[in-house]
Amino acid sequence: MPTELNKILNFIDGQFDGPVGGKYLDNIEPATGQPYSQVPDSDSRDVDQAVAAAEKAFPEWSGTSTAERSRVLLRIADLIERDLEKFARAESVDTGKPLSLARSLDIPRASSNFRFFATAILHTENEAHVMDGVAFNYTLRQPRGVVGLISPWNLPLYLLSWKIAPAIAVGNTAVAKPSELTPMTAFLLCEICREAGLPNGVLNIVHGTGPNVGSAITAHPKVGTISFTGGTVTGRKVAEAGAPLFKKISLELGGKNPNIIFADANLDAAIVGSLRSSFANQGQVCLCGSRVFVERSAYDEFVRRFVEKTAQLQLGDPLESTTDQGAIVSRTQLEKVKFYVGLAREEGGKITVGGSAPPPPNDRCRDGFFFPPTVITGLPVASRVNREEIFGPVITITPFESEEEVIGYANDNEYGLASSVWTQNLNRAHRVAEQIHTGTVWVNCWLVRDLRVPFGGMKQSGVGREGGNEALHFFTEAKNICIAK
Ligand code: TXE
Repeated sequence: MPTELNKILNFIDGQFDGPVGGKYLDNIEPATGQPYSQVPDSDSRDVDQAVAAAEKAFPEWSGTSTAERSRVLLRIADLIERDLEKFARAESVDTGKPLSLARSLDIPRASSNFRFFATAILHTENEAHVMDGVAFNYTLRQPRGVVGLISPWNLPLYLLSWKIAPAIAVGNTAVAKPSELTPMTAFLLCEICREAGLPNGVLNIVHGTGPNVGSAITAHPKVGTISFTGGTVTGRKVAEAGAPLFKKISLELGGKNPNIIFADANLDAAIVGSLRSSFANQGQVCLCGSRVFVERSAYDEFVRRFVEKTAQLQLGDPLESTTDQGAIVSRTQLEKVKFYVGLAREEGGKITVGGSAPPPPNDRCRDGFFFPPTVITGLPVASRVNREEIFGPVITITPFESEEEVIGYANDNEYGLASSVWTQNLNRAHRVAEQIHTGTVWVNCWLVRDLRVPFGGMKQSGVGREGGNEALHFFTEAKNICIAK
C-alpha cells in the first residue's frame, strides 16, 4: 500500500498519485480529535484527468463479456473479505463507529454489494414485443458511459460500493468521490481493485471536498450519469448542476423517519428493535427511526423500559470490543447534535437520558467527539426537533391515540425515506404500511435489506430508486430496436 506520511492518494487510470495542486487536508480521527492521515485536496484538474481515464477505458470495459466483468467483481468481493479486519479497523478509525459494527455490518455489506451485482448481471432478462406480421421489437440495455459517484461519511465503503458495483458491473466506467471526512476505505479499495485485475481507468477515485471535486464531477460535460448520497441541501445543488445537461441523476438524501409502536406490538421486540433503529452508528444512518410514536396505553411502560436500556448502552473508545456507541464523525456534526438538544430544551422537551457531552472514555479519546444516546419526550409534534434531521444519537418519543392520528404525524414531514411499524395485527400492518409516505416500510423489524428490492426515498428524501434491477436499469440506457417482418 503506497502511503507517504500516511498520505491518501488519488487513484486515476490505475495509478496512485497526489493531487495536481499538491494540497492536502488533515483527516481527523473522530475518537481522538487529532489528524491521523492526510487526504488530497483535489480540484477540477484531477477530475478532468479521471474523466479522461474513464473515457479511455470505456470501449474495452463495456465490450468485456458479462462473465468476465462478473469474475472481476467477485474477485474484488473475495479480497475485501480476505482483508476484512484491515478494512474494518480503517472504517472504525475514520468514522468513529465501533470496530465491532464496522466488522459486522459495513465491510461485509460492501463485499456483498460487489457479490450481488456480479451475479445479478448474469441473470438479467431482455424484453421483446412481437407485432403480428409487422415487426419484432427487442429492448437492448447498454452501459451509459462515464458515471459520477458521490458518497457520504456515515457508511463510507457500504454506500460507495452500493454505487460502484452496479455501475461497473453493467459496463460503465466511473469517477467516484468519497466524503473528505472518511476517505480511508475507498483508498484501500483501489488497491484491491488493482489486485483483482480491474482494468486501468474503469474505477477512478478523486479525493477532496464537495465544492472543489464533487461539483466538478456533477458539472463535467462528459459525466452523463450521477449517483449521489448525502444531505438534502447538497442533493439540491447536485440536481441543479446536472439539470442544464439533462443528466440522469439518482439522489439518496436525508430522512426523519417515523418508528410507530402500537399497544398490540410485541413490546420486548419493539424495544430491542427501536434501540438499534435509534442509535446504530451513533444515529448516523439516514434510515434511523428518530421520531418514535407509541400508542398511549403502552407509552409509559415503553418509555420506562426504553430509557433504562438506553442508559445501559456502552459509550466508549470505538476500538474497544465493549463499545456500543462510538464517536460522532466530526466536530461540526457534534456541534449540530448539541444545537438540536439545546433547541429541544427551548421547545419544552424533557431530556429523559443523555443530553450532555460525557467525560472522555479514556485518555486516548480525551479530545474526541462524543455524545451519549439521548431520549427526549414531551415535545410538540410540530417542533423543529421533531421535523428536522439531526443525524446523531438523539430521538424523540411521542404518544398517540389512534391509527389515523399517528399516520398523520408520520406523513407530516418534508422527508419520506423509511419507517417502522410494530404491531401483531396483520390487517393493521398492511393498512398502515400502505398509507405511510416513505420509500421503505419495515414491519416488526428494521434495516432488513434485500438487495433485490427498490430502495430510495419520497419527497425530500431523494429521487429515483437503487437496488436490484432498479440499479441495473439506472446505470444502463434502454434502447428499443424494431425490425420489420
Ligand atoms: O453530507 P453532504 P454530509 C445528511 C445528514 C448530514 C448532512 C450532511 O443530515 O448532517 O446530510 O452530511 C459531497 N457537489 N446525510 O456532510 O454535505 C461531499 O463531499 C457535489 C444523510 O456527509 O451532502 C460528500 O462526499 N458533491 C446521508 C457528499 O457530497 C458535494 C448520509 C455528501 O456530503 C457538494 C450522510 C457539491 N456541491 C449525510 N457538496 C444519507 N442519506 O445517507 C458536498 N458534496
